[in-house]
Amino acid sequence: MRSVEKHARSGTVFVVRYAHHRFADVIGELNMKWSSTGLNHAVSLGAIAIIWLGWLAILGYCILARNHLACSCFFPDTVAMSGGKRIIRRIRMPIRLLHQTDLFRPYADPDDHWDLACVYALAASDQLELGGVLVDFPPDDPPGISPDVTGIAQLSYLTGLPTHMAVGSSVPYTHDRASLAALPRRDRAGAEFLLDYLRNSEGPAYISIVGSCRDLAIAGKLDPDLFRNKCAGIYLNAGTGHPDVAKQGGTEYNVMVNAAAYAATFDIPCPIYWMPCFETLRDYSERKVERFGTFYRFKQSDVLLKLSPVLQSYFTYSLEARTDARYLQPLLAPKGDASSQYTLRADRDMWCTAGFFHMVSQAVDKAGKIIAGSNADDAIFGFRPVDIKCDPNGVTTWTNAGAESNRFLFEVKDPDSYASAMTAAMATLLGNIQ
Ligand SMILES: [Ca+2]
Repeated sequence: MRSVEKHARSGTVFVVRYAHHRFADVIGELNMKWSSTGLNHAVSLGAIAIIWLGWLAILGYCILARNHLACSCFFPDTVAMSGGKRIIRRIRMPIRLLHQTDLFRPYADPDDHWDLACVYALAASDQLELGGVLVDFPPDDPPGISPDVTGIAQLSYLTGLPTHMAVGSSVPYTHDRASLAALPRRDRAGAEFLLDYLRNSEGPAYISIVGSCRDLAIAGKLDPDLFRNKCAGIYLNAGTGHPDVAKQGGTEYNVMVNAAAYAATFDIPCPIYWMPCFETLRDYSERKVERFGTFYRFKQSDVLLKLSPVLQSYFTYSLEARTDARYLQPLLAPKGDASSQYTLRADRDMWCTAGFFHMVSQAVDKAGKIIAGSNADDAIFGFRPVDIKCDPNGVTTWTNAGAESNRFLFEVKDPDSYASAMTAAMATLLGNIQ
């Protein structure tokens, strides 16, 4: 089978070589059986040829049409025999992710740098393929910030995974179709980036939203069918989750950035994993872990000191808000970076981490161990099926729904352990970037 392994990188060559081997095996077996029954040799050869051609047609279809499910049903031993990475990757149907973020330099809130590192850590450990990073157009406040191409470039370098990025629209989303059609090419680029990502994805394609919904809403309006057919789920980190609207406490930041876009997101016809940032919006000093909110807070020193020196450098470079365009040398010569008192002393508010684990069918237990299965009994978070209504101002109401719903609400199942467990799990995950 060495020749099969060697040529497995090419689908066509693989089919021919593998079929040839199977043909020889089958002929040998059947000739022995059928000659013992006295059947004419020519007839048996004709029958074998028909079987072989049928088999070849199915295998050819599976691979050339990239039909992973059929391939794994008809040819369960193909994976073991081929050894070809490309074939195996197709059959495993890798999860893909497009990560949308308000990642700026200098930062507006450095939690986005932590989220981005988590996403890269999943990619670095082959748990997903990163299909791109979409960065919001920077807001006016704080002034003077730009999409952080440096942070993306640093993590791409450290993980050896170069990644496409795009900048989102400078124009807020509105429901008005005419203004959507009038968007200049530059302001449609983020939405087109999302749509191209979906078109080019073969297996399950996810989108994580940890910033504004602006470009997602534009994309959903431009081609809803593409989301229906290709998007496995949107992890939507925005809003407040209290079931009583009067107790939601106001408009959360990611909603406030473009409320109409947030509302339009709930119309997109694909699964939505809604991760409200808070159950009730509170002032900084009063924030706490609550059942229907993703918020947790951790001490950066609890994680940073466990990370590889180069990843520590990535964080300190961002946390110290450096803007030196010569970003690579500080990354590779990290001496002194981790001792930054400011970086180590600071607490960090976080929201989105649980969704990244859920996306790759993992959860976290109360001790902070990453566990298999997104619905494990000892998971400290989960999702419940719900119906969600969102008014044009971004105010949501939700009710429980049956298993047929494709809207899911994040839920903390163990509020006492959630913050410490998520912190430990994140440190483990980030250990994948060395
Ligand atoms: Ca964010």
